Amino acid sequence: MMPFTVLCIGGSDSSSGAGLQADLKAVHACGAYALSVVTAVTAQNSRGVQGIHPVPARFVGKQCEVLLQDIQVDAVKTGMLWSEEIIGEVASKIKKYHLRKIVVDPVLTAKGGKILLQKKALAALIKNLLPLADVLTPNLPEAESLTKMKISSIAEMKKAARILHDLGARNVVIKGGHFLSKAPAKSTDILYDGNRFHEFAADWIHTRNTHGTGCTFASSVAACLAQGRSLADAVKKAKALTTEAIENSLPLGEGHGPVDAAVRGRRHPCLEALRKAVNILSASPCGRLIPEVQSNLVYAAAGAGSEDQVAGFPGRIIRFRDSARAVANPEFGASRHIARIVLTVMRYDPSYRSAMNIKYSEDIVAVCRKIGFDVKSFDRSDEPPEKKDQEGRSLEWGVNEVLKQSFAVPDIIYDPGGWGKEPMVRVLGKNPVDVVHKVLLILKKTKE
Ligand code: PXL
Repeated sequence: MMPFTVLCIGGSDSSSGAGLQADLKAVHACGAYALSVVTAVTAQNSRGVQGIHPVPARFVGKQCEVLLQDIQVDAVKTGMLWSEEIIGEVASKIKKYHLRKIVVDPVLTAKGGKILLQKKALAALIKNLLPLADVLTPNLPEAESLTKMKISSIAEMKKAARILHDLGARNVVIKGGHFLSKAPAKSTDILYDGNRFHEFAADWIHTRNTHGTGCTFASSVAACLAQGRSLADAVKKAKALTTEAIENSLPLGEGHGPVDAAVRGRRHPCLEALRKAVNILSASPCGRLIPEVQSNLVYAAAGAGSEDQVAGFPGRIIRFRDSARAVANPEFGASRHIARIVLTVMRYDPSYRSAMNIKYSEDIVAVCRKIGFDVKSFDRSDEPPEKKDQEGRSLEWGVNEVLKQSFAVPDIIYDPGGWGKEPMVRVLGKNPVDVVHKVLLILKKTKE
């Protein structure tokens, strides 16, 4: 499956806590693909930045150019830009290629105070890059430098956000993580969209190993936007991922150790299995088995008892030409209908944790029987009327009806539809590859 791409433009951090290395980890943890344009090489460890070797601005431009001529870019994230010339190159590529979903993390200094943007370049950042930003993500010191105001309360954060919006950033997220040695119970970020304020609070995590939080957050926002999430949703998810990265920070070195978003890389086996299965599925011409409402393939975690413990594909698996494609990477909580079917099935046999809905036709049902599948069905019109009021519950009723009368979980449960409901075949199995193999058998035996 083709992931969405984020073009990350920033400095290399040899300690891999911040900079492009953090961007790569975070974007990949979000399930997108990070491209990386290097603006400067830094020599740094947990004690701080010990040296900076900027890349010539024209070569930064060249890195962008060769990528943009070849690869579709779904979002952009900028971090350390160092000089006015590099800012100019980046701004001109954004304009030339009409890039969208631009997340600008206005990196000014590193934790120890080392300058990552030359002082004389600040005006260029404000004049040339802020007006291109869909989202600007300063921390408190950066917001203070950009607005030239002191910020020590949520009210002042909001005031600063308005000023930054007036400078041209379409949306502004000011991160409260630097708030005060007073250490309030929550770390609160505010989002201003030019209209409304949203607040995002997370419990404070007491650790010195916070190197890379800003980069992790901004690149996660960019990845989520690339994947089509709304901004508020993207900020919420990015904050959760950053919090998790801080919780998984590493005490490397004697100073501030790196946060680690890559812990997400050790993916849940359910998500891995779904990805593998959908790759097998989409390699075959199975488009004609995808129903009007599209398909989903789900896999419940062992012992799952609720929809959020069942993984599926957000946006579903859609017909694409004569094949099928997952719109996005699998996530937990991404399916309701098929998830409920599996949860119901698991009450009878907890080893059956996967299902996919495919198109119904008499031919398809006949083929299933010919293959030797155990085929069962229910009819929505037999459902007691009081159940029908509960949207989405009638599937549970139907599956229960079937399973109450069965010795084992069947391979197939279909229903011939009902008022406003497309008829549907559901293929059940122990895991997604098992389900997909059954679907491919059906595909082989049905007519074009
Ligand atoms: O956290 C901001 C940042 C961005 N980019 C690079 C960095 C740092 C902080 O040290 O080194 C390359």
